[in-house]
Amino acid sequence: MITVKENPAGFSYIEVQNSSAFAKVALQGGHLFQYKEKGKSPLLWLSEKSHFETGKAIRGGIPLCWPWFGAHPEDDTLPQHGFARTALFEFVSSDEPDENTSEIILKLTSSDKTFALWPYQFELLVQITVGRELRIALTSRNCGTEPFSISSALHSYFAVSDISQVSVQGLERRAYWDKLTGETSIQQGLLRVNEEVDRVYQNTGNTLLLVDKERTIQIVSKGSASAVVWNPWKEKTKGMADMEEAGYKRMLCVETANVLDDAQRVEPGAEHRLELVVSE
Ligand code: TA6
Repeated sequence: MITVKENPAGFSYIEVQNSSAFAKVALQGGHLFQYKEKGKSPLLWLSEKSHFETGKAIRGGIPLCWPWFGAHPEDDTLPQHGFARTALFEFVSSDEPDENTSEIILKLTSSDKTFALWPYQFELLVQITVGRELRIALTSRNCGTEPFSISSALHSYFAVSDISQVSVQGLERRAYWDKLTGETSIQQGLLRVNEEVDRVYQNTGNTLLLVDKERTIQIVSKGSASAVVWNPWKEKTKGMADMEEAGYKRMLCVETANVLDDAQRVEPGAEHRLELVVSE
């Protein structure tokens, strides 16, 4: 079953329910903010203090960072992580090919409003498939006459039982830029988190494993050769109005990205597809 609902503040979202899973996707940002396979605990973390207000990004789920990741390269007055995650997407279509699978497609099209922020004609398609696994494909189409370059990320907040018991497999021996120190290092062994972590890994493979005490989450990507790992830890969390104080203990962002050297140039008439499949 696929239904469009509104919260009391008028915030619209799509609710997806089938024999295998449940999900919620906000029209603002094309933002999947809940996913839960039947009989299992939620795969994605969602802050208890998250906003569900127009123009404010939801804290959790899988925000779409597009068409730039982080601060705008030339103008830091522009929104962090681009404008897609607070833009209103059009609900284009839905399909339920079988009782275990639901598909929805959302679209953001360039407009005078986006042109003022980023002077290119585009279509941004989000295809979400909810079933025994979660699939998201982000397709960036260049509808103009000039090439454009995008840096982007599926900024996934994964739910973990206890951050101190977590490791990430698949980043060993990869170079990463550490946003906290500005230095580039090589990942030695499995990534573990016992302090604030904010790293961009380059030349990543297509499969990462998030190993939690109670489960292992497979994170499989296509069209991506970079990944971002982030946990704000205790002090930074205190300064975040939309994050509960102990929230950092129960989440880890492992983001499927096209950032830094992996930014993508899209020629006129061409498109780039960034894909993620998550399962446990
Ligand atoms: O993905 C890591 C990061 O770039 C961090 O530096 C932190 O800013 C995080 O994204 C969350 O950003 P937000 O704008 O959602 O608060």
